[in-house]
Amino acid sequence: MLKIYANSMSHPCIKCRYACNVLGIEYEWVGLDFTKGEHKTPEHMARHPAGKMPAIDDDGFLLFESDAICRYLNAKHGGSLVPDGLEAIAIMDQWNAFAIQHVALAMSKVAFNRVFAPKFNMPVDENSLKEGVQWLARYLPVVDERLGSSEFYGGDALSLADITLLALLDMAEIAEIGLDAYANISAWRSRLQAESWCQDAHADNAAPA
Ligand SMILES: N[C@@H](CCC(=O)N[C@@H](CS)C(=O)NCC(=O)O)C(=O)O
Repeated sequence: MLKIYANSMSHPCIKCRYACNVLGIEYEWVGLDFTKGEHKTPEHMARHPAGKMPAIDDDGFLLFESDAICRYLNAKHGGSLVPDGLEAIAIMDQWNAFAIQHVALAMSKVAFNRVFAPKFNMPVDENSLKEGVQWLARYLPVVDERLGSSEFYGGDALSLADITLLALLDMAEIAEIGLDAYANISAWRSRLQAESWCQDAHADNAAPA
């Protein structure tokens, strides 16, 4: 059976979980504890040379990087997380990259300083926090506008870009990132959060904190 080596506080890990649930794939979620360095053991370094999560073992086939994992699983199981057509794929890739390169980077600055640093007794970097907040104020309106003119973030149907964005916004509440001002993001998020594939991903203690 597919094994996902992951941590439920990590958005790329949750993204893989969303992908499996959407695609109807059975998997074993093998939780790795950051605080015990379980992602730096020789066993895990063999799965991921930089000792990061997620990584999968699909009956001996090893893969890391959440996008590569989701694309592999989608192709293997004939899913529709990647659309058909040159332009539709390009548009989906564009928004997926925007979420990863800009929104996720901003989110991680805020989440690290507001959630992880206090939780794990690490110093808070106020400059980094401020920058993350400023970046979110710059990028979330772009996402909101996109969702005002497109039913899904990546295009006409649920895609990899949507689960990327959904997973990285999972920490919004605990990181005190108000999304109420973004009506289109909030409506899209509520719609997806009502789906069983999303609820199941958080049902067994996989909530992001
Ligand atoms: N681009 C990678 C990101 C992987 C990543 O940075 N994972 C973090 C958790 S969100 C991690 O494992 N950090 C531990 C470390 O770097 O030691 C992906 O999408 O899979």
